[in-house]
Amino acid sequence: MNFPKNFLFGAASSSYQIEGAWDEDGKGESIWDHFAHIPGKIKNGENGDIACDFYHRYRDDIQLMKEIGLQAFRFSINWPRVIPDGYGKVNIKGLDFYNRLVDELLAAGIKPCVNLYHWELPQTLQNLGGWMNRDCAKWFSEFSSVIADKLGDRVDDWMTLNEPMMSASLGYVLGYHAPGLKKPLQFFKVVHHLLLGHGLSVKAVRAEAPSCKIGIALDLRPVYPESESIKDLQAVKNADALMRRTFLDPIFNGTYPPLFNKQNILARARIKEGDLKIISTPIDYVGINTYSRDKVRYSRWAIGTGFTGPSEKTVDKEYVKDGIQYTAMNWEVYPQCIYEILMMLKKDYGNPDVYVTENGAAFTDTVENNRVHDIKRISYLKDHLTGVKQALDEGSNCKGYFVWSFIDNFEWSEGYCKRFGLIYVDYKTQKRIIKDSGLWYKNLITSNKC
Ligand code: GCO
Repeated sequence: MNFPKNFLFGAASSSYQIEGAWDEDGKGESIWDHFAHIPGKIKNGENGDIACDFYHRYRDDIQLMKEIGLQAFRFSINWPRVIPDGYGKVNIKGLDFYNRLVDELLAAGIKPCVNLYHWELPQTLQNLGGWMNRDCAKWFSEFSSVIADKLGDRVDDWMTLNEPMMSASLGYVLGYHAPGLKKPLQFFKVVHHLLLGHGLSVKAVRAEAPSCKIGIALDLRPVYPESESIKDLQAVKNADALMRRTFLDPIFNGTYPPLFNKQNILARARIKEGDLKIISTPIDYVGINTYSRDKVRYSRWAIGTGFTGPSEKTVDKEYVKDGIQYTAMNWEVYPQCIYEILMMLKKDYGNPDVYVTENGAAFTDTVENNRVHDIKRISYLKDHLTGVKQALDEGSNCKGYFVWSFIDNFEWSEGYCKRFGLIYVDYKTQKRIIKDSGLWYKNLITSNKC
């Protein structure tokens, strides 16, 4: 089962989850530095102060990426590492790190794919309201200009935001993620300002790198009802609107889903004339971060939808229930999830170019004789790539696939106990071990089939 000749196989990461050096070389504090230092927020009191020490070890890690044959590496820019106060003065040492990183990747024959925002908002901007403050969109576009001006001559592939839904829901409603707020009435304003920032960033990057390809990475999952009851079926429609069309509709069509107009939620978002035109600035591709599916049932709360799918209810390790495998994140293994999202994009949004910007699984990894035999992860990746190939056979414009993640890393509120990497990290020694899944991925890339 061959993939198209120029199909891109890569792996992904994000700055806070791998870099460490949280306060080094002039870097400013991010909301994640701030949040993870608050006792009780992160499992086992862990944080990203050191993480995988990628800031110092990036050259060796790039050699490991080369060893497993990665064709592309998706990484994010730590905003306060480059602009410590969020706007204004640039920290040359911080900018230079990303400059060296890009050059090192290119020298290794690996395409650098820059993600401008993977939740690393400068704390100084959070102190001014963060994404509840409309000015954040402007500050983000100014940050985007600085990065594109420096890297745009060598970086062709860009994305603006990672998972604005997660930023807004986990960060401003549920409080599991930085900045740890519980302000549900602010949700839509935060979503709108993030999307406005996306649109302004697309313009800013294109101004510095006119021939680049730029998109956005959205967390999109199929949504299923807990039961066939009328109320649960309506809950699916609401979840679909909330989780997917709240982002896809404004970006592709310049409108928000009708559901929110009805419930005058939009009124609270303070949408201004021209905003949706900016948000729907044409993009070159959409990134999908797809791991599983959601299951929902009717709820009298929120917009009438209660999520019972990939839950925030954490588990210690993977398990099987009713014959279904669940990962260590308590996510159902549902290999058709990518296929179904690719087909939805083909049917509902004009079959745009798509990259699977994240897909992978956390399973318990053990080291035996300096090897990690992660056969569950290999099965997971193989089965999900089979779904990608099926979608390609049915006309999807999927152009590439990025494993989450190239290396074990800081899994947000879960800390380091959840491992997604193709490469194992012993956090006590920072020793790396290429897992069997990394060797499997190398063979897949070499043979271009699975
Ligand atoms: C996300 C982020 C990643 C996660 C990964 C595993 O989707 O939350 O993009 O940073 O680490 O998805 O949960």
